[in-house]
Amino acid sequence: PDAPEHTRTGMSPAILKAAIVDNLNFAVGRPLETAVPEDWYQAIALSVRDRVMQRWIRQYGKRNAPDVRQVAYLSAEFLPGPHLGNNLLNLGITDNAREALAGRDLDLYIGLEEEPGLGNGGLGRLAACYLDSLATLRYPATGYGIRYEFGIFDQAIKNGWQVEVTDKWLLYGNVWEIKRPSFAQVVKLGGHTESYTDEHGGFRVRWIPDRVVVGVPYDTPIVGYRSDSCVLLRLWSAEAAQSFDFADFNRGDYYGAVEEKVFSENISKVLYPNDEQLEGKRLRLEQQYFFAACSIKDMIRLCLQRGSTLERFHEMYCIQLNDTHPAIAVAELMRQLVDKYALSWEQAWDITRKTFSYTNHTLLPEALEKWPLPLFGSVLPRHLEIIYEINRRFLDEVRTQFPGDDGKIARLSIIDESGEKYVRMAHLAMVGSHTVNGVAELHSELVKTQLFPDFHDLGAKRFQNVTNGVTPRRFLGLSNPGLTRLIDDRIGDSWLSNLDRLRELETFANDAGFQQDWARIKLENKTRLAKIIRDRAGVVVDPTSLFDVQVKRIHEYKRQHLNVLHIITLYQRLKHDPRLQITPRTFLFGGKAAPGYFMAKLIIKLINAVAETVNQDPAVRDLIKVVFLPDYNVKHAQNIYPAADLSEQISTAGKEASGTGNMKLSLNGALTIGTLDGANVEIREEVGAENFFLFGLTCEQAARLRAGGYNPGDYCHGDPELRGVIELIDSGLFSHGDTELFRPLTAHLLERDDYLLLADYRPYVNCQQEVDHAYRDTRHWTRMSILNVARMGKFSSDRAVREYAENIWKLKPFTPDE
Ligand code: 26M
Repeated sequence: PDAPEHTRTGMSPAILKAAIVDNLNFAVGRPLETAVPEDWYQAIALSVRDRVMQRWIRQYGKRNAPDVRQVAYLSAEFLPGPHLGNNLLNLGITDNAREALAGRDLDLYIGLEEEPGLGNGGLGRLAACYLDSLATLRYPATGYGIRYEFGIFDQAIKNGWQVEVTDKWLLYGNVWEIKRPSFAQVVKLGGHTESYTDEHGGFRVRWIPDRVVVGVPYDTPIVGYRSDSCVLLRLWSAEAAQSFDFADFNRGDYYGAVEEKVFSENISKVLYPNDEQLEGKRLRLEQQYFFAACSIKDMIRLCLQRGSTLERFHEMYCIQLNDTHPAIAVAELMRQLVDKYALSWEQAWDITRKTFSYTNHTLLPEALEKWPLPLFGSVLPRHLEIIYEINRRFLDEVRTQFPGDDGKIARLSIIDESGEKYVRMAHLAMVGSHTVNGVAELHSELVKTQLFPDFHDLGAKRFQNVTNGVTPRRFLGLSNPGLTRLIDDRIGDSWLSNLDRLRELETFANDAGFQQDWARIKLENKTRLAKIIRDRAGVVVDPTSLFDVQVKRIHEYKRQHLNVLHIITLYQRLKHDPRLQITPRTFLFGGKAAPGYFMAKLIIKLINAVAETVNQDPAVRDLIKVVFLPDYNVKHAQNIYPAADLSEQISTAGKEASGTGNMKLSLNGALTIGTLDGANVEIREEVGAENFFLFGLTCEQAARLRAGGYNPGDYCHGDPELRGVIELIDSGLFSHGDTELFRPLTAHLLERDDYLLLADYRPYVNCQQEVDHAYRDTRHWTRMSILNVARMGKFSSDRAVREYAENIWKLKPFTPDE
């Protein structure tokens, strides 16, 4: 006979109900009769957390077996999105929870969760997808990062402009995390170094800091989909060192002691909101070192606790650097091994190089991290010495391979000495790791040929590609239940953990009944989004119109303003020809601009200005609607992807490393209009050129155009329609007669146009015309949509994580429980 279910672990509706009521009373402190929805959310979440914990506890022995190698995924950002819905899905208890609530609205409670916005965009979201896949595939893994008190700002739109509002995700507490003060680490900052002779007569160095902070870990278990496995997200929070301020305190300097606490806590206070744009701030460097050092020390602790010696550190751990943000970990591991544990430099270096690998996410020169030497030395004096020594030995090797090539030495050096001196973090990451990878085929080629050609010439380092992937659990299973059910009905439900099986849908692509079901679900998703648009943006849109979607951070290289040029083109045509027939379209934009990025903010203003003019102009006859959805984040994205017909992936070729929104949209049946950039190339390869709207310069053509002296003005003068569009913006039509408001934008396009909008304008507009025609043939469009989904298997993060595990980390998954 079955053992009775336990209130904290049982999965049946009856036990879940008992657990929720139990938590409502004893953890939330609310009698059932007076509970408000927020209380219910807390009670449900706590009940689900117990079941998550059960997974975690059960796996403990396996994780800590002495022969198990783990990956530590070091990332300054994680963007997991709300946990409740995903945990229910991955535990397989969504339906039971619904039943347990007997008529209460589970989706309402799920929607109340504040998401941890601990990232800017693609890079942080990728880290979260990888944790989901690591757990699902049963790899032993820990994600290490920073528990920012304030995540990415909330975006409000006032008068068409972006306004930043502080993100207070912790205001009502966070049920998913567990604070672990007993694993706190002390981190030094500033000060100076001293050499001394140890008891064996050895030359040693110690670092005398002028400040210390304490890193306290907060753990969030991430459960795998239908797996008995779990990984840990361990985020470090900065606190003041208790003992450190006693001296001040005893002298009666109460204020000084408190001030110390304030300075310490600053370190994990706020996420820097600029992606793809470096800002050389001391606090940012301190953040990076803070979490890298805490994480390295934590791994050393666990390595020793599991009975290993540090000589075998690389057999116990491999460390993936998610871009250069945690690259200082290379120098920190060296410091620990050499200064603290007295290993020889050679042995420490061997271990270090076998431990680290590095993922590059950008080629944009303005995003490559470099720290002014004086700043670096004042925060991390010992690490600077270690980096000099790493660099000296590295460059000595280079000299033996390329004698007399001083240019090469200068280009490869970790220290940039071409002018003001800098520490180049990408070079530290390259030298300190065994493998570097880009995030899409094209990008990985460019990493070799454009970004690190000199490293590539050295030949010693392994260059690899791992094309990004996204988790189908959150971005289809959870966010698009209608489509998920339809797919389940046709091919069973195993595809969600084996995404290649979606290919079985190909046989239904021509099936009229299936096409109708497919189109109906898309329409339902669009109708739901239309309501959200009405509530959040105050615009009424027609769910049967073509939903044309561009959602991502606002950046010139992503070219949201090229999209706007197309909208104004249509507007101009409709004004000139009152009988023109075009496919009704709803243009949807979403995305945040870095607060200091003037041009990005002006693009948001332009989108809203065009929306205001176009949406109410009778000449448009409601054929086009423009909407800027404020506060694009993971939660809102989940409502948008399922409703998209067209996915805008229109970056200048060679600039978008991969893109992952492109994958999520196609996975939800949107067709892509895009350039040959990032993962678009591979998406097109997979779905078939005939199911993809391609336009624009290739990155080779773009390079040639630039080399030959690009003159954007020529394109404008040669194309009356384009000229009309620019003139319309400058006329003040979209700015209440203000002819100067958008001048910085139009002037930049005409005079510099770094991202080649004007060169790509005509091919883009013509390609959009093809989209317009294609959408009128509903059956054909639906067929293309089905084929897009059927052929997206490659872009599962399960595939990506398996590639990392097999080719870079050399990890074995756990065997499943009996
Ligand atoms: C750096 C220094 C100081 C403050 C912030 C940063 C910083 C933060 C995030 C820089 C870049 C950041 O993210 C970059 C990013 O998201 N890149 C995207 O990564 C995705 C995942 O690989 C790719 O799909 C995108 O193409 C790439 O733009």
